[in-house]
Amino acid sequence: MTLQPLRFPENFAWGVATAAPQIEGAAFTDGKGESTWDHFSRQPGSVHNGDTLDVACDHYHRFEEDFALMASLGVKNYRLSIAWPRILPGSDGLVNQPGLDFYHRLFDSMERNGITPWVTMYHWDTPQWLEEMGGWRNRRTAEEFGRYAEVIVKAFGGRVKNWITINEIRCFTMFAYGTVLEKSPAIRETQQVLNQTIHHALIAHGLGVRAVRAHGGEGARVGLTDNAEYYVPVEETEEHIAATRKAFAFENDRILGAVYHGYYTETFLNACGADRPVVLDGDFDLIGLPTDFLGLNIYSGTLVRAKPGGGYETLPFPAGYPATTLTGWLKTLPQAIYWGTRLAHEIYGAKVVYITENGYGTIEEPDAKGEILDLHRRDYLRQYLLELRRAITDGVPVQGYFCWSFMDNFEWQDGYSIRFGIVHTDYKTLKRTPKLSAHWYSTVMRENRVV
Ligand code: PNW
Repeated sequence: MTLQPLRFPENFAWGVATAAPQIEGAAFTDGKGESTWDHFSRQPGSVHNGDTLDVACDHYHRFEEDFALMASLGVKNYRLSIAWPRILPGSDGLVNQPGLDFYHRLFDSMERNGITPWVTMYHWDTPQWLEEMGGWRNRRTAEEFGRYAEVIVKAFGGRVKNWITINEIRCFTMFAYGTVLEKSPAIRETQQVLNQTIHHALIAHGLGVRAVRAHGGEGARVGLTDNAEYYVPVEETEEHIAATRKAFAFENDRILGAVYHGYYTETFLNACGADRPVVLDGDFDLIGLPTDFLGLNIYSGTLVRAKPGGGYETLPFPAGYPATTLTGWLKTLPQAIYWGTRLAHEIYGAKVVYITENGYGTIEEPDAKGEILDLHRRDYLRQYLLELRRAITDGVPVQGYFCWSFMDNFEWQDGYSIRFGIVHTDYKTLKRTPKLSAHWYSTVMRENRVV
């Protein structure tokens, strides 16, 4: 008997991910405008410990060191985001050249280190002046985003070939103006307004796709990154899988359905009732523009079982169910990555899928010897990768995986308390130290298999 190593396909894109507002710092340097999170974090009681984004990991000044570290770990693909308020800081609409220059220096350094950029246009840092005009409640935000997308694709299209329009629509719509109310600007709105914010974000996505088609140059590709709702059958049998498909489509039609079908499904509109979004002529010509891949951020999910008569029910997690420390929402459910990618492919026809984020957040510090033995993170990542490999073996077209995150960073409402990095950030000295998981993941990337 030969034991097969747990290999991934040739040319599988292994990488790490971050986002501008979470790592860059330099919040007001070189003409950057205020973002909604710069503003929000200064309101007392909004962010854990009163943490702000002012310094973060100071990646703005330390990117050379960061890319050298990435290269030493064998990172070949890096997902980053561009800060909208660095490029178009104010309501005058003027382009801030020093902002563009910064990202040119960044891409130069990545090139020298043999790292391919995967660029997210928007990772939640709306310019504050737009937030004050209603943010995503106002259609104007989508239009301004369209202009921003054109500016950056024209500037960087020669060197950036992989574009992600928008990260996780749910987070800056439903979680920002909805029921969870943790994320900036944390203002409670009606269900109709919420549906409208999502619709505006979908239009912005379409404008991003159009910008890449118009100005991206040869070989440019574009897709959306969604944090879909992920469901897992309580047993992998026909009846529970059928129930899981129903749950997946019901919850994901509002975003993935809109993009992949090019309309809102009857089921979705009926569920909205009087709260359905206002759709203008031509909106779906943009929203439904074909994309080249689907990015999925997968951390957790919900278990589903079939109900007699063809319905389904979702199962609450009992107390004590494995989860990452202190972040209640992050229950460990490795099968979410199997069923998430598989159902996105089967139900919406996504032909190429990338895991644009998957990771483990907790509170941790170096031990007495200065090592960070994050065995929980290693085990979490390993279990998810085994399920991802199972999906690929079953024919799901997953072509890459990005670990969230390269380094500990500003974790939104949790400030700097929760660490998602495979590299530790000491926020006093800004020293970076690879954790055990970084060394483990380095071997995974190098050997193209689960080790
Ligand atoms: C992602 N959920 O957010 C974001 O893209 C990152 O910026 C963030 O740091 C990371 O995950 C860790 O939190 C998520 O409710 C927020 O399933 C919420 C969910 C998933 C991801």
